[in-house]
Amino acid sequence: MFHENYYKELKKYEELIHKKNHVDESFYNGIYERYVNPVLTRDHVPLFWQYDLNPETNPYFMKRLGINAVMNSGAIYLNGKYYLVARIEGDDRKSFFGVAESDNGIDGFEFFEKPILFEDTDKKETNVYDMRLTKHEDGYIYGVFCSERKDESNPDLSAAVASAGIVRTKDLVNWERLPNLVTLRSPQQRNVCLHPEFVNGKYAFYTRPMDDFIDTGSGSGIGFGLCDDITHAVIDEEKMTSIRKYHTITEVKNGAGAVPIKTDRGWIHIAHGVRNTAAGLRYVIYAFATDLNDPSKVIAEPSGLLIGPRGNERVGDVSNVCFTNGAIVNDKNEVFIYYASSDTRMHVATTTIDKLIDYVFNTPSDPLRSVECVAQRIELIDKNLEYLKKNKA
Ligand code: M1P
Repeated sequence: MFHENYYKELKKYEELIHKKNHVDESFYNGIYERYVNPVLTRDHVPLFWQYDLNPETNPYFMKRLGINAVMNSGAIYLNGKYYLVARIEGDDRKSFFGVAESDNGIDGFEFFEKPILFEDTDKKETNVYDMRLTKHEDGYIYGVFCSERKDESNPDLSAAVASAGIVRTKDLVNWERLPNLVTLRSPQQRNVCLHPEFVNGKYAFYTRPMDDFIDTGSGSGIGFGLCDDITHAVIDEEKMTSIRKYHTITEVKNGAGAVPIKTDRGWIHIAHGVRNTAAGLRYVIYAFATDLNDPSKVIAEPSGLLIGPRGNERVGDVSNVCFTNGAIVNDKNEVFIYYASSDTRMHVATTTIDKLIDYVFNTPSDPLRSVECVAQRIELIDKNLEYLKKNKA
């Protein structure tokens, strides 16, 4: 029985990791393609990470350490391969990181032999998740992630404190843990992302100042701060970049996503925005651009969402969520946006740098009021009717 079940499960796993992915032809928006299959799920996690494979100690071939979800992944393109550093959540609710590699970025992702084990520098740290991977001009690959602990000053058992943990590597195998980022003016941080270039000779971080673990409170959006020394990173002032706005997709909160993509028109950011609904929070992905010389200055902000949860993506552990913390630009200027749906599994959307630039700089921005939004749409309709009339004649 043990062997029968083992080989059955192994066959399912092998078939899954070799399954080809395809563009989902039922979806079109001209901006990016969606794919029919997720790129990573909990079923992509090797059996030997979950089962005791010895029939003597596990006669029923039971899962001993199950995996609940594989989601929010940092992404990087190295030596012609596509890597995701996935947030893997065990059945015990604790998250950790695992590196998965693919030859083409859309299928065939396979985890390295073992998950990443960082040096245990802080016994109070309880959970780690959502790593952004930055290939920095200083020569290192940095991983910036959320480091979470119990808020010991608050008797509520759920009260927690989030800050930004920092690691670095050159090969995705050996990781050096650095002290967490300190933001002098913000009590909590999540969704922190390191900019790939020095700004005024300093390391530059996108931050997300928060007064509380869940609520951003007075934090008005995505922040930007500089620090001298990444090995003891301290940020004093955080300038605001993309700010939250009433009755938009960012009303409740927003946060940096993928490391900004450098283009000749500006830095393109792919972030997340959160609004409230009667059914709970809804997370979507949006994009904006900042100035090449001042990456904190927003220069284009297309209206609305870029990627929202659709179909099966809408359901999961935390339903109605699309979340990104990684994108890849390959050597053909093709762009792979990796996003998780409903805190459960990972997907990819593909586009190109040219299309992203067109989208970010030519999509009208949100006029913020219904009457102006409908006027904006009527302007488009009128232009189209005129065009169609002329081209019919
Ligand atoms: O559950 C949705 C997301 O919630 C958090 O994002 P934010 O800090 O913007 O609320 C993150 O914990 C993220 O991991 C999660 O996907």
